[in-house]
Amino acid sequence: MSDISTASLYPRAAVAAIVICQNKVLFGQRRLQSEYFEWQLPGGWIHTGESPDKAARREVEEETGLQLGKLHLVAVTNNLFSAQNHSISLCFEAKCLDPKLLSTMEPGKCLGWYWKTWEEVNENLFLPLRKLKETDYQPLFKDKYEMQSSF
Ligand code: 8DG
Ligand code: MG
Repeated sequence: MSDISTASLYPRAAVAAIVICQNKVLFGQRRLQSEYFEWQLPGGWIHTGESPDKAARREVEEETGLQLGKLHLVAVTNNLFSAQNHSISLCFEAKCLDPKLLSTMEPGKCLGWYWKTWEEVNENLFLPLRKLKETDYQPLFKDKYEMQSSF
């Protein structure tokens, strides 16, 4: 069975990373057509054979150049992009180890990465980020993490 028909039959597993630095979160401008964008978290598909935490570290490094500290699984979102395009995202919160490494690694896909408060980014959200915002999740850098979901 081809990838495309498999993807339409079953949801795909994805990761999103809530990257924290000094009480701010890293948001990217996901490129749409021409100068339009939606706000996104770094993330993407889990590769076959890869663990979710490794996928989150890989996606963050590939897209932003950043390395992460300990990962905390904080939320799961159910993302129905269309009848044929469905993903489940595991959302990990982690601190950024060295913000000086930040770089827009894939300018064709993301116009830029910006440190913002969680509340600041509320409009023009990529669906998985909108679903996460619908939960009670707050990146409050707590010692205890309470799992959130948006199904
Ligand atoms: P590919 O599409 O080129 O194979 O993967 P990628 O390089 O990681 O592309 P991407 O567009 O960054 O991510 C691929 C998909 O991952 C995206 O179309 C939908 C899915 N995805 C989620 N949740 C999230 C999320 O929170 N952030 C990002 N960037 N992608 C997510 O399901
Ligand atoms: Mg990606």
